[in-house]
Amino acid sequence: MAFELAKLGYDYTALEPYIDARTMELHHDKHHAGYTNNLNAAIAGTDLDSKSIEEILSGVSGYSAAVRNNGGGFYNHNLYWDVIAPGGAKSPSGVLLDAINDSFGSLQNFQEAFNKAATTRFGSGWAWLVLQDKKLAVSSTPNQDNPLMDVAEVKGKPILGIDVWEHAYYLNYQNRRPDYVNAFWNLINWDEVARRFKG
Ligand code: MN3
Repeated sequence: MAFELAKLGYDYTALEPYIDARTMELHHDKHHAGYTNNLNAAIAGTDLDSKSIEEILSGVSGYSAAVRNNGGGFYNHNLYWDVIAPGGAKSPSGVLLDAINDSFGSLQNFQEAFNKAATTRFGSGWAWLVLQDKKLAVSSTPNQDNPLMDVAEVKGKPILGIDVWEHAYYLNYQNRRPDYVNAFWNLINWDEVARRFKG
């Protein structure tokens, strides 16, 4: 069963001025579509065809580089479009905020740790907020790896992630990755992050 590229739940312009429409269009319609198509090509006719993406990622060390790179790319972008959706809560609250305070000491400490992970990841990759049992951790991964993978240094369930590949920000921010990372805080849909935390 082939994986499907989900439609964006909002317009390309919805995240302006923080992420421009052209970046959104290319990122979803070209990059994410490419990972999806290449994942489907890599698993066609194999026993991975019947597994969920989470099952595939949890055993990814046993599969090809094409499955690792494109399976990660497929999953990671699905999460990304959801957690930066417009219209949700603009700050964490309730049990999620409690968990952030318990794990990092304060919201500000968490923000600093997340920004550091995102800005210091060398080359292409992602930074994450990861749920491990009841605790939260910040991590970063190279390429299209993520914390669901058995190869990840920090394993767990990703509930927030920022794409720091240049294709995510270069048209608007060029080499200024820290400006994109700072802008990202205006976009986070904390209702969606809380949903993932509870689910
Ligand atoms: Mn990307």
